[in-house]
Formats: sequence, C-alpha cells, structure tokens
Amino acid sequence: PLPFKKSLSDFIIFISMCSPPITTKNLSSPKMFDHVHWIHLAMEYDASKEEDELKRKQWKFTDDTAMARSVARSLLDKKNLDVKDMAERFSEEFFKEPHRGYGGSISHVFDQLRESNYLDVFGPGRKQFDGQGSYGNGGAMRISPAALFLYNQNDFEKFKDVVEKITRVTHTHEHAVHGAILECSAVYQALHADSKSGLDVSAYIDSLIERLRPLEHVQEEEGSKHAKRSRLDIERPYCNKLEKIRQYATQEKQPSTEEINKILGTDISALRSVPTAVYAFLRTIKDIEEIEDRNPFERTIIYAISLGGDTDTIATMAGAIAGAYYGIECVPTSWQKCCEGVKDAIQFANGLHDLQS
Ligand code: 8NA
Ligand code: MG
Ligand code: MG
Ligand code: MG
Repeated sequence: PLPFKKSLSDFIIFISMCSPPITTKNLSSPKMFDHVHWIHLAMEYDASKEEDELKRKQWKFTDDTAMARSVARSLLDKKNLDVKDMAERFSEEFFKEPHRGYGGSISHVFDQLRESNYLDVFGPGRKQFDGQGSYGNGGAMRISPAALFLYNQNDFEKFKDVVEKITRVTHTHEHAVHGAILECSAVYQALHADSKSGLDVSAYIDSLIERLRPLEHVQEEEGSKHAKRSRLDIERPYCNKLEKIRQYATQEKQPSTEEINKILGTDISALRSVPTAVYAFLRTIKDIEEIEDRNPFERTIIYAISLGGDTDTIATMAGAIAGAYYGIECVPTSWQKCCEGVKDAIQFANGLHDLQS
C-alpha cells in the first residue's frame, strides 16, 4: 500500500480550500474579534439547502486558485514539469477570466508571454520592475499542487528546481522564489507529518530553516558584531522570520494581531505573507479563545483571515498547509459545497496522487 494512502484526502484540500473569497477589506475595524464574528456569520451555512441556492451562495475563487489549477493541470497532463506549457496555461487562463483579482503588474507578463509565443518563458517575468522581478506572493500562492507532485522527491536540489521554475515564470525576485520554496516545503512537511500523533513544532520549524538557510547563505566578513547582526537581518529575512515564529510558538502568551501585522506582515509581498501563513497554521493547532467550536482546520482559515491585509492569499497558503496536515475530514461539508471548483480539486488531487504510484 502507498505510504500516504491514508492521507489521500489531504491532497484534496490544496485547491478546494484555496482562496476563500471572504475578505475583510471593506470592514472598518481591524480588530480580530470583529472579523471573526463576521466570518462566523458568513460561514453559517445550512448544508441541506437546495442546489440552486447552493450555487447562488457559491464562493468564487480568485487568482490564487486560478493559477494553482493551472499548475495542477499542467503537471497532470505532462506528467512532468513543462514550464512552457505552464506559462501558456497561466496566460490563457488570465485572458479567459481577467477579473479574478490578479496582482497589479502581472498582466504585463501575460501580455508579453503571449506576444512572444511563449518562446522565452522567463524573460517577461525577469524584466518586471526594472529588472528586479516581482517580490509579490503570486508565486507562493499557487505552489501547493507542486508539493503533492513532489511528494516522493527527497532530493532538495531537485525539489527546489521545480518550485523555482514554476515561480520564475512570473516572479524572479529572490524573495518571491524563496517564499514559494518555503510555502511548498511547509505543505510538503505537513503532508509527511501525521496529525494523529501531533506535530513537533520545533522540529517542523527546524526542517524549514534547514531548507531556507543555504539559500540565504551570506559570506562571512570582518566587522563588528552589531554590523554583522544587522546585515544578517537583511540578508537572511526568511530564516529570521522563522526564528521569530519559533519564539512565538514556544512562548506562553501569543502575540496580538497588531504585532503579527508589524513583525511578520500581512501584505502582498512574499516576505511579509508566507511566514505569516506558516505561523497561522502553527498557532491554530491549539485552541484560540475567540474562535470557539471550530476544528483546527477551520481555525486556521478563520485566524488567517482575521489578520486582515491580503486575506485570500494568506488563508490560501495557511489552508494548504493545514489541509495537508489534517485531511479533508476537517473541511466542513458545507464549506466544500459552497466553494467553487471543489470537484476539479478532488480530481486533480487524485490524479497527482496516482502519478506518485
Ligand atoms: P504582482 O507581481 O503584480 O505583485 C503585486 C504588487 O507588488 C505589484 O503590483 C507591485 O505593486 C508590488 N511589487 C512587486 N514587486 C515589486 C518590486 N520589485 N518593486 C516594487 N513593487 C513591487 O502580483 P502577484 O501575483 O505577486 O500578486 C499576488 C497578490 O495579488 C495576491 O494577493 C492576489 O490575491 C492578488 N491581489 C491582492 C490584492 C490585495 O490587495 N490584497 C488585491 C487584488 C489582487
Ligand atoms: Mg487572490
Ligand atoms: Mg498529513
Ligand atoms: Mg491576495
């Protein structure tokens, strides 16, 4: 039997729970409690409602899931990584449904990719922002199907190569690439962990740091201790955030929403959203006072949204990790019924699972 047959259902989540389109953008109060109350109301949903009402209530997915679906479809059709095919799918999907809430600058990449007939798949992305590349979280937000595709990939160099290529089609900035590697690794480790025996949080963070550290390697230089430390802060941003998460995860009192916003971040940059998603997953393993009567998967989504900012993307990334860890049993049927694209997600997940056997 496949070692991960038991968690076949885990795989279903990675897309089905992507992008719950509940946003807190229009709410005036940034306080967590208000958000959570509002989210509770939005999620009160009677699973026995008539089909047409179900359809009316459907939560539409956004660009995050649109792109994740392309990642999954391409990997499935080609049974391998074919970056040109993936680039084509990203663009065609965008031109078909441009109003899914894509990031502000990414449409230029799709335009250029199409114009050049996908001959130079990395060129248009590389040219973004005067050659800096985008540091947005658009690479990390779509990467979870790759974690499933890479389930048996123990060689980190190969793992990294796949994630990097999928990301660089649109995002070439180092922060965006490292963010996608962090998110994919977080999902991968969660798939391999068993939620029944509990998570060793410290070991989980160690495993992520172990993967990120060589990427953020800095040359040892002469200099004062202070200068070195501030240089490391800039040059090892992900490892430093992961250390901060370790500190939060092991301290008694959990940080406020304001502190999370300030220290980890909740914006559209990869650096200030991927670690936040990892933290949301870890924090909600335990009960949260303001989120009662919810299972840990629900807590992850609700907590991630409650942080505000780039809610769909942070909840997508946190939900992908939590889904991989808890399995589909934890996703309420009512949520599954009203999320757009769940049937496809199940099909993709089963397909990617079968590719591994
Ligand atoms: P992107 O590559 O266009 O990046 C997003 C934005 O980040 C850009 O439009 C720029 O403003 C800024 N940016 C990125 N790199 C640089 C740079 N090197 N220099 C200066 N500015 C830079 O799109 P993406 O795919 O990364 O975006 C993903 C996000 O957009 C997701 O949150 C997704 O849901 C979507 N989205 C977010 C919001 C929101 O406000 N939270 C709204 C609509 C869409
Ligand atoms: Mg989105
Ligand atoms: Mg698991
Ligand atoms: Mg977003």
